[in-house]
Amino acid sequence: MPSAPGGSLLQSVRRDIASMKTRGAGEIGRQAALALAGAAKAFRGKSLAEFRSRMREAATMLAAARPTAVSLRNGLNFVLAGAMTQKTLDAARREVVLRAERFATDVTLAKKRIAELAAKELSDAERILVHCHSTAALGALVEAQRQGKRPIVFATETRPFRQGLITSRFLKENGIDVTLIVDSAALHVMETQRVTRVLLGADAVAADGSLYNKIGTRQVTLAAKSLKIPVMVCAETFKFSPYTLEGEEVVIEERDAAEIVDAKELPGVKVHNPVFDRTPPEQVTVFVTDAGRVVPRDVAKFIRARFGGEKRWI
Ligand code: RUB
Repeated sequence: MPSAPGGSLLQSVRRDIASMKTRGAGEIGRQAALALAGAAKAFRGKSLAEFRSRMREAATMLAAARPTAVSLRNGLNFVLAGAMTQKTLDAARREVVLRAERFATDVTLAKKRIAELAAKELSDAERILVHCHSTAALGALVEAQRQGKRPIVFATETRPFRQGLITSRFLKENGIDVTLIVDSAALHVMETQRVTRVLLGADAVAADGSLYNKIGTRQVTLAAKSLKIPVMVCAETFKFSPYTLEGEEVVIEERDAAEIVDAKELPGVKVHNPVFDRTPPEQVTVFVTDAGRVVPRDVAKFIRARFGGEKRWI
């Protein structure tokens, strides 16, 4: 909604999400929900119908910025319900703002709960491999460290965007023993460094129990399976996809080849940059959610219990 008041805020949040200035599934969901509240406050029209259609348009535009992360659509639908269910413009605006604030708070609370639950599962001095940068997974490590468990972490670099550097810096700042490795060293390091667990975040969890997360997750979890190392995924409830219950497939986002290499260095060479992948359920041991542990075969039941009957607008 570029011409509407609030349009520039929406555009700048969308740009930050699309360019990965704001990134990580939880954070982009939180920022998008708050942007919708900002647009609701700035709406100057007089009709509820126009408000609803502007809100929906804005939510659709924000959700398209990163298509794999279902946290975006789940958060935006939760906020949109405020616009769609209230009977007056004022009440609708108020409810949108309240819901956005509640979602933003829930994002933080869910991470805290997951940190407590996941940390409980970790033993003292566990040797843990992490991939990419998941604030939900890192919360568990910080909590374990706070409890004196002293985890020893190996962080993959995570090409091409190198989120592993953010992870390593964060862990170091929190006093946690961390070693950065290149992605292709994952299997070798798991074996030679006696890694006992792989710890991950999620962009989406599908009804069949499969996990969508940063590209390379599938390889890391396959390596873990070959060495019988358990894979624990920290995933807030809003990372579970109700759309997949109805058979919708999770879209794997592809990004600009320039993130991998400057085209001028390789004239005529095609470059392909899928940034997420699908890990099948048999490569995940458990999802630790804010509502407790969920094993892959119970994911459909979990999604039905959490989202069943809820209306969705985008
Ligand atoms: C980030 C990524 C993270 C999940 C979970 O990908 O794959 O593992 O988003 O993150 P990108 P969080 O860098 O492309 O956004 O636990 O912080 O929600």
